[in-house]
Amino acid sequence: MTKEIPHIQDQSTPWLKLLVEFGFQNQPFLLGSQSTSSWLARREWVLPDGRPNKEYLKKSYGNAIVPILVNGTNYESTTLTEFLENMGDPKVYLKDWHFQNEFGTSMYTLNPFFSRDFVNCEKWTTNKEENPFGDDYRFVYIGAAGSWTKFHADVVCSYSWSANICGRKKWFMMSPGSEEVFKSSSTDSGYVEDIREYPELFEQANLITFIQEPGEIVFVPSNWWHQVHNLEDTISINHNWMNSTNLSLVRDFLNKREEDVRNELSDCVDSFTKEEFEEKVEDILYADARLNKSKFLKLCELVKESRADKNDDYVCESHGLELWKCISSPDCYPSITSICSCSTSFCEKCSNFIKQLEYSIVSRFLESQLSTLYDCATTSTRLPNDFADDEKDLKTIIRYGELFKACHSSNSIDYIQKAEDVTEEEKVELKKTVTQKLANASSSEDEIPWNVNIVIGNSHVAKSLRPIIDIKMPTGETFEFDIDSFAQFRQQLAQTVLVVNPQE
Ligand SMILES: O=C(O)CCC(=O)C(=O)O
Ligand SMILES: [Fe+2]
Ligand SMILES: [Zn+2]
Ligand SMILES: [Zn+2]
Repeated sequence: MTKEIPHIQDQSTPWLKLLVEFGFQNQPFLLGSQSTSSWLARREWVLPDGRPNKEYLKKSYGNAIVPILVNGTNYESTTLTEFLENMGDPKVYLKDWHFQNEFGTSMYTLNPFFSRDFVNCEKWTTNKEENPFGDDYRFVYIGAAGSWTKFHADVVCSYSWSANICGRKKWFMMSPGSEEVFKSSSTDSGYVEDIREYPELFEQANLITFIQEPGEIVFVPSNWWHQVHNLEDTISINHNWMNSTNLSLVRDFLNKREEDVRNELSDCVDSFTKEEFEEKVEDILYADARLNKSKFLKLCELVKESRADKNDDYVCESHGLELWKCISSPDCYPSITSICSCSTSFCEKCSNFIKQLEYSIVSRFLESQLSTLYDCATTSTRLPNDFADDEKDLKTIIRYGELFKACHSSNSIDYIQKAEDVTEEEKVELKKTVTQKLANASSSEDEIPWNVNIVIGNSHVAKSLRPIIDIKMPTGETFEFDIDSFAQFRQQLAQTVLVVNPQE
């Protein structure tokens, strides 16, 4: 027995109810066809008998270059006219066509739940330079009866929604973790491509199956694996998206992928400087996951900036302004759904609430990033490379700390020789300092208390970072400097070393 998906037939269902019941809880639903009945696409792209209106499509968009997936493996390109005239082979599937980039979004409108979308519904969406994703994630799919999409989870842990303009789709779907039942060592994804070959595993995977009828919209939550079959000639519109409610899942996903990338690169870590290595990790993460840590933070900054105008704050009775806590607190759900009952548009109340929620959530990510910087600095471990160039002095200081620690643990100054991003002059200076300190340390076996503390002034404004350097010396003295005066810092460091370790 397979399970069913919740059907939302009532078009007056408040969008805040969808947010709380499905967004907050990462659960799928199917929205009734009334939700798309006013879409131009449903009228213009479809013949009265429900088949695709190929003549209209050719006339309106025929010369567009479209991507087609052949045999489920190779992407090729062709014109829409060419594709439609040969349509019929289930092995040729028009997928991931960035229709909206070329022709806009006038053929459909979005339920407020789907329009809280940091990827596709923001002012940076169409600005390739500014957009942390580099592109939008809005697509049109056209597939003949029998075409299908292999078992997969969507890119970067995003949500997707998929609306049938015409035709019907059969869906197989399962909650996160259940895909493990379908692991396979013989595919690139690490999972089987066609779960229909393993019906004996359906029950164990708690499989959900359902038919999506013309006009219906499926909400696919983050990390829910799925497989999709076109039962008739089908056209669908689909977005991959993120918002405040799945951002923490995206962040967890990036952390995990980052770990994988680091492990994969661990063999060649010595061929790079620390900073080069960090850059490599970010580049590979971006190529592989289509997002990386610095782009994720950039997204948070963009959202924060654009939500900063909210006027009346929503204040939760239990959590005050820490709205992110409401997401995992079912006790807060009734007070959220009682804000308003808007279903197809925003009133001032729900619009203020959602902006406030988004602001709270992205601010938390930005703050947790600052605490990462703090940890890195105080422990002299990895420095994230997502700080602007004007923080270069800070990087240099931490690099000095790291070098010193590395030299200390190996009891040798080799690391300074290897450090490519330290100038010759600095190397000489550093070597002198470190040699002295090492000589002292090896005789006493005492740990050298090199300790760089970065005190972050106002954690709300990353740009206003004014770190203070705090150096505790073995004598118990503490030296404190403003990071701006780095030259002064080095001079004082040298003096301090001389005080501790006088030369004859
Ligand atoms: O319709 C399809 O073939 C695939 C749709 C899909 O995977 C999605 O919407 O996430
Ligand atoms: Fe998908
Ligand atoms: Zn709350
Ligand atoms: Zn409202």
